[in-house]
Amino acid sequence: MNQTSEIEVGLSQSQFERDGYLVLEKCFAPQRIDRAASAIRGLLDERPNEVVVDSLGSGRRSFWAQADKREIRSFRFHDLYLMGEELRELALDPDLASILEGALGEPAVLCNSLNLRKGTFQTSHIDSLYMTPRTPHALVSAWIAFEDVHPDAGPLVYYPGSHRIPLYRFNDGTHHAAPDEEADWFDYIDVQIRLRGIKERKFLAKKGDVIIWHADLVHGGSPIRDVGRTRASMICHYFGESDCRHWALDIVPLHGGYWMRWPQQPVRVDPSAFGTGFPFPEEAYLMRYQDVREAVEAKLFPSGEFHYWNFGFGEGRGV
Ligand SMILES: O=C(O)CCC(=O)C(=O)O
Ligand SMILES: [Fe+2]
Repeated sequence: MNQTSEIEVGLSQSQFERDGYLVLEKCFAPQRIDRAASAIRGLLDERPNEVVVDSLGSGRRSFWAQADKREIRSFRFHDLYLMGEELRELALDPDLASILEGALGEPAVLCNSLNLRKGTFQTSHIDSLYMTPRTPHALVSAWIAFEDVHPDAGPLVYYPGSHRIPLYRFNDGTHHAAPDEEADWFDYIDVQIRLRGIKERKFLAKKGDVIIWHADLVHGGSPIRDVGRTRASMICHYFGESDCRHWALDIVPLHGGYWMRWPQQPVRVDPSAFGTGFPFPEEAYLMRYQDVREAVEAKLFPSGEFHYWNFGFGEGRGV
């Protein structure tokens, strides 16, 4: 990316406020995307016991090493940014970080990433339903095209201006989706979009293009007309710095933004799966659960592994 001037950042800021999204054409050179894709292949080969994936078909979460039908199914790869510097560098590229800062009004904290090989067919939603910022609107997302998107590959769809629709309040008084009230949210947003005459738009990206969207912009994955087609992408979500400071999160500075250091999503591995080739991740388990660490240090349990076998898994914990 070229050096972004203050004028460009200012202009993109007002476009973002008006439309709720911003397309950054040729944000990354194809070679840069290739380097990131090769870093991902390296992680999958070298650390399959640590890479967390969701199968898009079954919804099942597992480590990459244990994923079923890896050749034919589609997966969502979680938070590879935690393992790969190349991916952090991409997500917080200096120019991108300054545009994200303009959109948020404060430095951006990369807190989650997803890598996809194919379309998601995901129903339209707003990200703040699931990743609800403490300060309303203090969340922004960047979708990075890892290849040209074919119209039959289930392109990303979005609804310009939909971020201005007042946020729906769930029964608990928050804007965070309650699972049994999600259908009410869909009804609400459907009516609001129709009332405002908002038309969906598809993002037919070229490799290296980026779209950033507002916490409350309605978007999703359109139907995949040709299941053989890939639609490789990386999606990054960023909270504003002040919410992260409030929550006392561990954030690491990088190029004017930050990335959040955390032990990634827990996976509920059946204890019997551990053995040679898949050792129990003792240190990671103790890092994740401070109460278990304290109990092991107090010699109440011989190890974290013992705890997981006898209690942790049954209590709903993961590794
Ligand atoms: O890439 C897609 O189809 C949608 C992804 C998405 O909505 C998200 O990660 O927030
Ligand atoms: Fe989303």
